Amino acid sequence: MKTLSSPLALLSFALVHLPDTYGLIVREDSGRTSPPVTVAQCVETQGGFSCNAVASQSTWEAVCMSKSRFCSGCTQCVAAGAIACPENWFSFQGHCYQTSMQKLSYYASRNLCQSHGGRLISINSALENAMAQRICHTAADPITYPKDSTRTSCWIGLYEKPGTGTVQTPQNEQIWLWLDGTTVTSNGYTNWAEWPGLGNHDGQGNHYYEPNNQKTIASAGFNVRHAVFNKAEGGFKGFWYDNPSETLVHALCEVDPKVTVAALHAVKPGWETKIPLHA
Ligand SMILES: [Ca+2]
Ligand SMILES: [Ca+2]
Repeated sequence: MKTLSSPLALLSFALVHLPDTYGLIVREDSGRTSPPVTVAQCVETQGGFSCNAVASQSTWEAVCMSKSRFCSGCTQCVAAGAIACPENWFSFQGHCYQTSMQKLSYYASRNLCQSHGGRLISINSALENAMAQRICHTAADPITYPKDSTRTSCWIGLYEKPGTGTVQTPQNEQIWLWLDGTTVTSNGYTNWAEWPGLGNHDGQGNHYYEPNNQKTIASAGFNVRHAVFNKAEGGFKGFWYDNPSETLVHALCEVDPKVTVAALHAVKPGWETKIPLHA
């Protein structure tokens, strides 16, 4: 009888057991499939996938983000705080992220992220904004294969506080909330486009900076209460723009594995009210 000390047996053991860690886990309290996978490993299969080999072809940063399901247990990824996320999800600072391949409205995007056990991304810092810019793409792995041609626009979990603000409310008096319960003010981080139309402070863009309720020199605008990230008109530079919720762009989802499904569905009084919230 073979023992696990023989190389062949070790390989067989690895091949049999690896698939267990490939897919999504099912949260017991919801029946939903959701990230993250839970096993931290550092795969170094002889002749097969190797975290070290992939890192030597790209960078450890890329490996820890895009191959976390195999490599989150590697020293370099542990040091970076990576957790194991499923295939096609990116690992960053203890959360998992994914851009949808299809374009959706704001509410369809929000529901999609909830079905993954997460929310539309809440951008809490400049670092997270920069990461979002790197993954708001139409390609599956823009971290390993970054290309300008696949940059795109994404819905983010930023919305105007219900019952506040009209088309007349000046930008600096509008109250914007993130779906994770933080606010632009509490995070101390904002990145609205200041000259929509032609980037920031360059060229002759719309003088009504964001969030502008779609006001232009030619239009009085209307109430707009949701935010899109990274528009072409701003050179895909990671700025934020208020946009009608019917706009079809990609959904940028964020999963925090520490948040229970119950907490995910809990909403502060006076915050997001539009139905369907739990669809
Ligand atoms: Ca976040
Ligand atoms: Ca706008």
